[in-house]
Amino acid sequence: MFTLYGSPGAASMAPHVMLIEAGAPYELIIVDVDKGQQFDPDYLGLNPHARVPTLVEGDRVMFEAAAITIYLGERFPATNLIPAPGAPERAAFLQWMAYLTNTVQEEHMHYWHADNYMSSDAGRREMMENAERRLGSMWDHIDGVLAKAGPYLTGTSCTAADIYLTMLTRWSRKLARPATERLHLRALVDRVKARPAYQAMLKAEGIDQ
Ligand SMILES: N[C@@H](CCC(=O)N[C@@H](CS)C(=O)NCC(=O)O)C(=O)O
Repeated sequence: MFTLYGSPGAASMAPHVMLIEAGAPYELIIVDVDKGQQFDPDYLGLNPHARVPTLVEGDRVMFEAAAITIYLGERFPATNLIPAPGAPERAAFLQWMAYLTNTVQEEHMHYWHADNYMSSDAGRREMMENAERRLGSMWDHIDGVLAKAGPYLTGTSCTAADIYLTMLTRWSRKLARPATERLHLRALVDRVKARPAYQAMLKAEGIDQ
């Protein structure tokens, strides 16, 4: 039995989809980050970084969305969402997972949480503008890669990296030009969202994209 601590629409979405893809028994416990529930002392006992997601499996407590996503895919290989060590797509899969979490995801933090980095209004505004521009370049780059070698990040098969990417595109919805206004990126997101597990996650979290 797994327990996933998450917040609707947050970085817990990809781990949540993986649990559903796996058909694993799980309970979702909502930690509403907009209400500050991540600072609840009980939750801090599980995740001292005050972030979601956290995955609990027996005595194992795990944080970091990308790591949890990979872990669940490997724990349930029948999902066929993680290229096995030695498989030709493995290198690209690892590259994209790392890029998505430490570059694209982090840049969204600069956009959504500029207040964590800048103390003045002008500084925050500048940071958000720069983040929006940088995110635009990242989405353009990914779209170009998909145009040449898609329809998925590693080629012809959907992997957990595509699920992770689809999660991140949600966070660009308030940008002047959201990620999905790019042809190939849009096609990938449509394919991933058509998966019953992604739909089930959206329903369970009460969100529509
Ligand atoms: N590196 C962490 C970041 C997770 C993260 O930033 N989660 C956000 C929600 S999307 C959060 O918990 N924010 C609460 C806060 O910043 O106080 C991961 O990928 O799991």
